[in-house]
Amino acid sequence: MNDKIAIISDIHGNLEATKAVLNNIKARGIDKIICLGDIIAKGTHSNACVDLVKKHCFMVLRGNTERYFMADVTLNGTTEIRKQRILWNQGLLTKENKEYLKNLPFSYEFYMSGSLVRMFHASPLKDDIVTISLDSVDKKIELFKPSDKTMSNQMADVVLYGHIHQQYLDKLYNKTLINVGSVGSTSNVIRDDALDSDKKETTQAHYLIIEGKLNEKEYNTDLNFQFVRVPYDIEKELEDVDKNFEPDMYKFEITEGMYRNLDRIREFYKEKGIILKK
Ligand SMILES: [Mn+2]
Repeated sequence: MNDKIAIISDIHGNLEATKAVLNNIKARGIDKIICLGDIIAKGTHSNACVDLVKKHCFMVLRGNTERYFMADVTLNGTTEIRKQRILWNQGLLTKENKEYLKNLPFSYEFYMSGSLVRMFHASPLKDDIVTISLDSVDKKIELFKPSDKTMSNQMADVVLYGHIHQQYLDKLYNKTLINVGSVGSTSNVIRDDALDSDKKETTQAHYLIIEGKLNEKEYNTDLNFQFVRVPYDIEKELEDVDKNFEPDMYKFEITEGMYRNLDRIREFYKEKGIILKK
């Protein structure tokens, strides 16, 4: 019998999306779940999401939002809006959950069917480095290298990460690179009204299932990856959107499946020679 592990990431305070994903995982008979961070920020239901993650996941890693929003607001260089955003996010959480988020590990790894599978939020070095599907092979190979924050000092065979809110799989140097997507804030920045498939693709919750022999170092067993897309009740999630720190932007993000800061995204892609349409 193979082992199945569900990998969830980037929940961002979206409770309905989290509940839908957890139900979907349970319905498949999977009881092992790992979360790659960014449980909080954006939505109003961060605390309930942290409670669910604590209850259902056997491993939870720290994302950039856990670091940003658990930061001390008296830090030098913190702008007023940033300070208010930090305080709003902290205000949603119980003292116990804030302590929990401050102490999450950075990276995790195991062998599955002979492959060393490593997980982190964004990169083995830092929780907010952005590596996308269109990046160079040189940039992607960096994600397989160990760092002082990884559990072992070996190159990984499989890397699972989150942060960019967009699922993809790539193969390079006999290795597998997978972004597991986002539960609560799915997006796709390459969009064009004339070419887009159904908008629901980016307004549903995404996660990944990895299946194989857990803790098996021999290569001769099968290893599988499955991308999952789950519908959830967006209207219910938005019932208390007025309480949000940035209600319009939040609503835009989860109803359109697009990142709020479109100008920043356009600049990012322009540097790679890709011009995104307005
Ligand atoms: Mn995120």
